[in-house]
Amino acid sequence: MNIRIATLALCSSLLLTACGGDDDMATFELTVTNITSAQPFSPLTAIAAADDFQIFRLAEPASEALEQIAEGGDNSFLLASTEGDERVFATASGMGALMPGMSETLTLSLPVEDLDNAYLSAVTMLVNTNDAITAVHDISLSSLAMGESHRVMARAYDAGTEANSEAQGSIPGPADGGEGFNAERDDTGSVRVHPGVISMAGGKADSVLSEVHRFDNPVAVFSLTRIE
Ligand SMILES: [Ca+2]
Ligand SMILES: [Ca+2]
Repeated sequence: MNIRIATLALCSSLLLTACGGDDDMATFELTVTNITSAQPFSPLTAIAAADDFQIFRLAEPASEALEQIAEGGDNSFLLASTEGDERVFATASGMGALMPGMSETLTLSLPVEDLDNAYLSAVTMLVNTNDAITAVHDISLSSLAMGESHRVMARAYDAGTEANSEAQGSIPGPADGGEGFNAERDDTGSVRVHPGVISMAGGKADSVLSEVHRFDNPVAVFSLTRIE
């Protein structure tokens, strides 16, 4: 009898908590689909933050945290850099590499009171490159009604931190198994639209890449849906 009463009390307590959570928190699902021919993605990083927080700004130098992602696919530095940052409301990380043709869904929850100034950004590396990333940014979370989705076809950017040598030993993905992050910067110095890989088929004789690694089109589809 005592056990039954205790169980009932626990359930009602959980229900109250759940109801309170529904009112106070907004929850979003972000699905990324890798639409490249042969470019696995590194673990995705998704961040809900105020508009003055940016993972990167176009035509400006990459942070070292972005360089770690763009050259080695390691998002731990970026995630660590958001800890304690009052502009950041929620973060999420993919489980691992995302192969071409595959999708993964991440969930982000943040207080409803923060929604008005909350924007989604996300970034991942195309791992069969020197320092290519794809990303979305500045997607307004408050503009999505319950159940509504926003879809973005995302292009590839060059982080500008490593020359696009395509050389043996310089690319961490399965096409090469070479080096990831290197603190040296020997590239354009700012984040810009990626010019694409040349590959051996394209006439770069010392490239470890082939025509399947090219990406002269959007490389990812991001779909954001408010579910709570
Ligand atoms: Ca580069
Ligand atoms: Ca570098």
